[in-house]
Amino acid sequence: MSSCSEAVGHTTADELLAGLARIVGADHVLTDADRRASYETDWTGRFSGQARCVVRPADTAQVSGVVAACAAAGACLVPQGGNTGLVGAGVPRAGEVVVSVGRLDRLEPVDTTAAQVTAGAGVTLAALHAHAEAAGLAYGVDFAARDSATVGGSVATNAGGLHVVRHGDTRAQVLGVEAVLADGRVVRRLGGLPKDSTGYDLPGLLTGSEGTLAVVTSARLRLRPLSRHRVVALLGVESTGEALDVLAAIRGLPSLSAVEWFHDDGLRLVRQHSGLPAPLPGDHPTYVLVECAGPEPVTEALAAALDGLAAVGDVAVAEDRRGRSALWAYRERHTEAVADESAASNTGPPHKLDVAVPLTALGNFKVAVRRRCAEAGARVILFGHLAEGNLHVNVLGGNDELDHALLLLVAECGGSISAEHGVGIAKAAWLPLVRDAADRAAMLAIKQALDPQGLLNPGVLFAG
Ligand code: 2HG
Ligand code: ZN
Repeated sequence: MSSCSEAVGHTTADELLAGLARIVGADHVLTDADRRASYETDWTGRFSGQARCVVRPADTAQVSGVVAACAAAGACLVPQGGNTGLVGAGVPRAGEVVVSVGRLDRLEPVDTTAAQVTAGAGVTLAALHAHAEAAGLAYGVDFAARDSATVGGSVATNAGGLHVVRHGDTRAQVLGVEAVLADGRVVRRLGGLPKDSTGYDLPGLLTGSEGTLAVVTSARLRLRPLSRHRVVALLGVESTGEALDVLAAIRGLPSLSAVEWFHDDGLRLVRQHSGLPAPLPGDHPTYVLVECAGPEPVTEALAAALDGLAAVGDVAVAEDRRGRSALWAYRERHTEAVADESAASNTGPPHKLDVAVPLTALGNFKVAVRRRCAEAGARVILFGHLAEGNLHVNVLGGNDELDHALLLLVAECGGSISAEHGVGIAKAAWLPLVRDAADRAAMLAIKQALDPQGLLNPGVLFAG
C-alpha cells in the first residue's frame, strides 16, 4: 500500500486544503495548531500526532466530497468521533487529515412500531439515550463516556459497555449503516429490515472496522423496551470464585442487565479521587455490581436468586435513581481515578489492555497478571465487565514489554486482546497472537479491496 504521508507534495497540499474548504467551508478546515490540538491527542494523553488539518463536514455529501478529495490527492485520513477511544485509532499519527464527524448529529424520529432509529455518526450516546427514552424506548449500549462518545465511534469500534449481558455489543444493535467508501462513494443500507439476507453483511463488516474500510456517517439502530423498574446491588466478595458463583446464580434472570466488577485497590483510588464514602460496611478484595431492569419490579427475583449464596454477606441495594447512580459511581469512576493517579504518580499515561478471557480461566489469569506486573515493578488496576470475562487491565508504570507478556497470557488462555475498545494502533503489533496467518490474510484482502490506496486510518489494526 502507498505511503500516503509522502504522497501529497506542497503544491498539492495547498490545493487539497483549498478543495476541502470549498466542500465544508473554510471555517471547518482547521489548520492552526491551537484549533487542531484537541483533535490531535487522545483522552489518555498516550496517543498523539500532528494532523495536516481537521475537517468538520456537516453531512454525508460533504464527507463524500472530503474523502474523494483526499483520495484524489493520495492523502490519508483518520475518522474521529468523540475522541474517547482508548487505542489510538481516532487521532492522527503522521500528518493525516482528521475527519471529525461531530457535526453529523442528526437524530431522525424514533420509529416506535419497528423500535428503531437512524442516528448520525456524530450523535452522542447520551443524546441517543435521551431521544429513545422520550419515545418510550431505550438504546442497548451504554458506557461511562456516554456524554462525548458518538454513534460513529461506537459503531467503528463495535463498543460493548455495560449491558452486553442483556443486549449484546454494538453490532447486535446495528440494523444498517450509511458509510463513505475510500473513493468517496456512499453505501447506504438504512432500511432497517430485520430480515434481509441479500448478499454480504456490509453493516456487520463495517461495525468494528475501526475506520479502516469506510467512514461511517449514520446508523440504523435497534431499540429496546424501556425498563420502568431497576435495581442495583453492590456485593463484596472474597475471591474470583465467589464472584463467579454470584454470576452463575443470577445468569438466568431475564431482567439481568449488568454484571460488573472491580477490586479493593481500584475502589481505594476511586474513593481517593472522588471523596466518596465506603460503599459497604466491610472491606473486600473484590466487588460485584449487578443491575436488573424490566417492565415489572425486579428486586425480589434478584434477592431470590442470591438467597442462600455463601458469597453474599455484605451488600448494598438501591432502587431509586440517586441510590443506583451512587453505586454505579464506584465502578464508572475507575477510568478517571486511574488517570488522576497516573498524573499524580508521574508514571505517564496508563497502558490500557482491554482483554477478555474465558470465565473458566479468569481466576488464574488474574493471578498471573498481578504476578507479571509485580515482577516488572508496575502497578495494575483490574476492573470491567464480569459477565463477559472482560477485564480492563490498567497498568501504571508499565511498558511495551510488559504489555507483550500480558497479552501472551491472554492468548495462551484463548482470550481476546481487544474485547470492546478495538485494536487501534495500541495493539496492532499483537494481532498475530490471536488471528492466524489465514485469518489475517482474509482481513487484509478485504482491506485492500475496499481501500486499495491504503488511505483510511493507516496503522490501525494492521501494523506496519
Ligand atoms: C469502562 O468499562 C471503559 O469503564 C473504560 O471501557 C475502561 O478505562 C478503561 O480501561
Ligand atoms: Zn469497558
